[in-house]
Amino acid sequence: MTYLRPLFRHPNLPKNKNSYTIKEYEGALSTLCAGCGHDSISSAIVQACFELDIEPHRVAKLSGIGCSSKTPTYFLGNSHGFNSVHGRMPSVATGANMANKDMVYLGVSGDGDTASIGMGQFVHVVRRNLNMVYIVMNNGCYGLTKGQDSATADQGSKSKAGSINPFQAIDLSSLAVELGATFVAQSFSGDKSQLVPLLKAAIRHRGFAFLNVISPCVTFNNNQGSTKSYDYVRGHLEATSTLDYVPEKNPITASYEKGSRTTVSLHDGSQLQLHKLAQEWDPEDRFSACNALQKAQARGEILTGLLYVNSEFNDLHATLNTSSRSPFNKLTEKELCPGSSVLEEINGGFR
Ligand SMILES: Cc1ncc(C[n+]2csc(CCOP(=O)(O)OP(=O)(O)O)c2C)c(N)n1
Ligand code: SF4
Repeated sequence: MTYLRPLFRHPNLPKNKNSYTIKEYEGALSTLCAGCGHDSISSAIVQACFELDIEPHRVAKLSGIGCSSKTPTYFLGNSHGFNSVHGRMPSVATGANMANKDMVYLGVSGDGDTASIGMGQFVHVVRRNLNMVYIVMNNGCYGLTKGQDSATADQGSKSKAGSINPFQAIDLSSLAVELGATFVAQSFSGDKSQLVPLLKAAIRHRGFAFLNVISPCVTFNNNQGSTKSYDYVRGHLEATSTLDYVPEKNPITASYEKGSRTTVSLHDGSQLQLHKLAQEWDPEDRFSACNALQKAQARGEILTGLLYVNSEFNDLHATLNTSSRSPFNKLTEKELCPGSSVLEEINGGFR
């Protein structure tokens, strides 16, 4: 258990526009190991949803199986949740989103859940550009089943038992960019100041938003020689930018003295202000993102920040031209079943 939460709360806790305090966004007490990176990500999700004034009942949390996939129990306790089967979160998210497009879909997965058993589902949800946030809590191992190497464990990385991983790692962010994801970011569970604005922007992005968050497993993969340990990650982070999330209609007040700045507009009118640190990197250029990722990988660095964003695209509902007026689950029986004459007309079209 990472922390014990007091039941008493200050009566004057700050409230957001919906008059909720941060307490309304918390979940059950975590049962993960003390110091697990996943708990820090849960806390960043709570913070982001509170700051975005999201109504908890408008959120659906979806996950697969793993310590990471348990975390939806530990945040947004007043939201909808579905803990699905190992690696099958994307198809459940797709079904739910098709039925009701008016929700915020938060998918949580692990590197095992996504890059091994769930790889088939992952690649298709990316290429379909489903409107959801897909978070991988990436610790390079199967934490829940006692720390076996996962497909994101780096080649040459040493396990707690001392064996060296002989296989190439799958780089989920590069894969997501290549498959056409329209928002790709990387972060570290220990960097809340970067993670919260990235989560806010991912939630506001209308399309598939992928967040690969390095999240050390303190129990099975925090040893010397592991490239997903706290010490290694802290020593090898390289940021593409520092960033501010600027909500819709708020004046832009952030200003930086040095380095170049870029502003990325999101669909709802909110913006991400990026103070670029990495050279030759443009967050709206796919090739630039791939290049930056590959170069960082070759140097043994972990590139963090918003890697790629594209605001000009169709999400799955637009591509399939589904009902634009209201979600399917709000349509009446008459609208959903237009009658036998329409069916005859459709069948006639095939003759
Ligand atoms: C169909 C199926 N196969 C295997 C398992 C065993 N299993 C449970 S969790 C897991 C991997 C978890 O790793 P990851 O997704 O990286 O999550 P973490 O626990 O590291 O957060 C495996 C192999 C299972 N539950 N179901
Ligand atoms: S086993 Fe690892 S991933 Fe699972 S809760 Fe413990 S520290 Fe976290």
